[in-house]
Amino acid sequence: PKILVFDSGLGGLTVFSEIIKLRPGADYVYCADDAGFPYGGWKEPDLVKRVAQVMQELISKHAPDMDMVVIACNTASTIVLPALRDHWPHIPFVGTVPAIKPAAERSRSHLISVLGTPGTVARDYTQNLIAQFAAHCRVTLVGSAMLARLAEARMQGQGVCDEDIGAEIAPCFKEEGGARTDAVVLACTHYPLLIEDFRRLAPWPVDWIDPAPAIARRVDQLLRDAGYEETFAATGQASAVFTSGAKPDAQLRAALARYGLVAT
Ligand code: DGN
Repeated sequence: PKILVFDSGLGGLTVFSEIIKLRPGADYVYCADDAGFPYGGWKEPDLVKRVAQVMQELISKHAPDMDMVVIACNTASTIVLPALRDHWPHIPFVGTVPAIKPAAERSRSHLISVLGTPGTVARDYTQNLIAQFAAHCRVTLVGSAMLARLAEARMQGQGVCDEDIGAEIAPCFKEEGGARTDAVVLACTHYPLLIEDFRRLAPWPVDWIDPAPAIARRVDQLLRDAGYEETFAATGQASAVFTSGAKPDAQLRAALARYGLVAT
């Protein structure tokens, strides 16, 4: 099968790396809409148009025979999936949305936080997930305009300082009446790239909830439903494309290669 994994930048690699573990034999195109990055501040209707337009180009140019598209971006998934599914009804689209349900299930203190882009935490979609699955919790929404950039900088080999990361995650940690936040939803696919920093800089340990393994299982199941059995031999091809047309430098090519991706 041929699978397109899409994000505004490099964050979707955290989802891609889980998918390729389950499906090493598939063909992949990883697309970073780096010309549109970051998505966090886009107005909703503009973002819907942007993603549909990039998808149109990708599908016609790289993958007219695409079997599945994974939108490995919360900021996009929480708003664009209906438009994409309407437009390409024959392609299964798998999205990435805030893992509020597992956070609410695992939390003992019932104080949970959702750390995403300013766009994701402001969406009705996110509010609906909270109303549906976390009505018994106190939910703190933390929208960061900086963290996705910091994760990109880290992937591109630039120094990122602890103070900057610490300041962005600090609002996730609440104490109320002797209880403390004990689960934080990583509601942006860039954030697991910084997970070791988050653990080290957190004022106390929490459950950091990354939906990527669950998304990979969903992709695997949908492929199985479509008649693609598991293929454990790593026979597939995996390439990365950037919408800006930029040619990745040696540092970024090396980072992509660690994920099994060849930059084109
Ligand atoms: N990685 C994207 C997400 O999951 O929301 C967004 C990153 C960005 O464009 N700021």
